[in-house]
Formats: sequence, structure tokens, C-alpha cells
Amino acid sequence: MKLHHLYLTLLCIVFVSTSNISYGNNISNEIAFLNNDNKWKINTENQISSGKSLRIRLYLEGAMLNAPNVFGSDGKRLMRDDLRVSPFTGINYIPLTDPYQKTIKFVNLAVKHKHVGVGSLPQYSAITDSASVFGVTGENAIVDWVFVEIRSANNNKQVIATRSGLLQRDGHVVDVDGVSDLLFPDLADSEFHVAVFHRNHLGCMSLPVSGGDLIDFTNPQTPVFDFGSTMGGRLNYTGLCRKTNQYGYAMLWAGNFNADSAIKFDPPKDDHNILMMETLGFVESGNFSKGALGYFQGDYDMNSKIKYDNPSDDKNMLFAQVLLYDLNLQLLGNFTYFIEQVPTRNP
Ligand SMILES: [Ca+2]
Ligand SMILES: [Ca+2]
Ligand SMILES: [Ca+2]
Repeated sequence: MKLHHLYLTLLCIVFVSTSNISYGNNISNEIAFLNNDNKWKINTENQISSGKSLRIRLYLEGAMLNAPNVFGSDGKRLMRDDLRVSPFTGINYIPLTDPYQKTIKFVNLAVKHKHVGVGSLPQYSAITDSASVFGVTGENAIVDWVFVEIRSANNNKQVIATRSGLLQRDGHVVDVDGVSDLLFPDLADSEFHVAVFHRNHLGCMSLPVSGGDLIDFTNPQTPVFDFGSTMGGRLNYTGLCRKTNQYGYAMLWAGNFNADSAIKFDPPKDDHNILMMETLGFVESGNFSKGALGYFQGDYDMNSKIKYDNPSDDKNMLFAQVLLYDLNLQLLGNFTYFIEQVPTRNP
């Protein structure tokens, strides 16, 4: 074979093999493609037309507990950011990568928070410039990671896109750069539900929105889904998607340590057990009242410490949450109907 024939043959092989690579799969044909190094890249030209950046705002009850008299530029109270700067050590305990794809201590967060589409890709799952993201103080300082699902407007059990984002002290949910609105590169629908979740709180879902306006879960007037009286018996969940605090803010319910869809104190599948396991695993034995510092599921008030024994312990906060729940009229410690007001998603 002559040399230029060999060259042409090689060229053909290269051409055929590259044309066989699936550029993007069906998830996101127009916006993501496999680069030569086999890493996903986003085509920024198409990103603008096919994706959506959403403005979402929410409060977590745990981070709002005992929040100081510090207010954002719009006059609303800021959550504490004790996981970013521990009041005990000054250390940041917030992970640099999406915790919803991992097991945190004893709880596999990926069981409930399953990514679809491009949501789990590395560029959407990692904080690359941690010094700048975690260096921000004030209203835009980072509180923790949250998980956001986009659900079909026609079928509120169907998840069509997901992202993990960062929560700022003023409640804004931002991208992994700590600043931008949360981008859903593969969201093409014009109407959808937005469901927000946190690893130790109960989630909440909006009614259908177009994404043009702020989706403000901190405002009790924002229309959200609840089961109403469809669960039968005397249970009426109307208005119980979120908890409203003394300042009139709506917040996600704290105490869901095992990251399922209910808040429970007594077995089985109770949240109390997670705090016990974390305590046994991480607190110096015989010194339960000292607690342990870090990024824990049983940290009800998100103060960077799990504490089992009195005083100001996470166990009693959980117990009080269950006892004082609006529908727990008999103040039962083993109340089992404290459930997340979000329909169970399709697998
Ligand atoms: Ca903000
Ligand atoms: Ca739970
Ligand atoms: Ca705590």
C-alpha cells in the first residue's frame, strides 16, 4: 500500500470512529457534548436558548433558629451561616462537592435526591473556587447546599430536571459559583413545578410557574402544593407545606435527619436514630453532652454541632418539633403523620 493510501485509510477510520461517538445522548442533545478527553462540555451558544436560570428563595428553619438581628438589603432577616464559619472553631464544614450524590455520615442522600439529565455532571456539582465562594460574608454568604427538582406541569410526580445549588443567608439559591441564579441547562418546558429540598429538612413544591419571576418560598403567600385533606381521616395538611415562624416567614421544616419524607421521633425509620448513631460514632464516649463538630445530618439547628444531651441539644429540638406539630393534637412522641407535602416522585 502506498503511503498516501495508508494515510487516507487512517483518516477514514478516524472519521468513522468519531462520527460514531454520541454527541450528547438524548438527555441534552443540543447543549452538552463529549469532548475529545471524554469529558462533558456545555455548548454555551445553545445554552441560552434551551436552558433556564431560575431565581429561587427559601428559608431553612434550622438555620433561622436564633438568627441574630441581622437583615438583608430588602429588610428580611438573614439565616445563620454556622456551617460556613463554625462559632466553635471558625472552620468551614460545607463540602466542596454536591452532598446529594453522597453518603453523609450514615445517610445516603442520593436515595431521595436522584439527579436526572445533566444535574449530576461534574461542572454542576463542584465548587471550583472555594476561597471566593466561602469568602463571601453578609447576606450572600453560603449557608449550605440545597437540592432542586423541576417537575412536569402536567404530572407533578415526574422530575424533568435537577440541580444542587448553594443557599445564601438571605435565602437565594445560587449556582456553584456562589453568585449566579441556578442554571437548568436542560430545561425546555415553559411551565413546571419547582420543588426545593434540604438534606435534613422537609421539601416543598411550588404550583406551576414559568420561571420568569422569583419563586419565593419564604413568602407564606407564594402558592405551594399540599395534600389538603386527601390523606383521609382528620388529617388536613392545608397550609402545612412549610412552617411559619414568629416573624411571619415561611421556612422548610427542620428535623428530617434521615433524609426521607417524614419527621419522626420514635422507631421505625425515625430521625432520632440518626442523631443517636452520629453521636455514638463521633462523640467522645461518656461525654455525650459535649457533642461533636462537623457536617452532620442530626444537626437540627445547623450550628455545626450535634448534641444529644441537655441543654440546647438537637434531640430535644426534634422532640419538640414532633410534639408541637399542628396535626399532633394529642402531643404524641410517636406521631407518624408529619409528612413532606410533595408527591412521591416517579423513579
Ligand atoms: Ca442574595
Ligand atoms: Ca425523616
Ligand atoms: Ca446543633
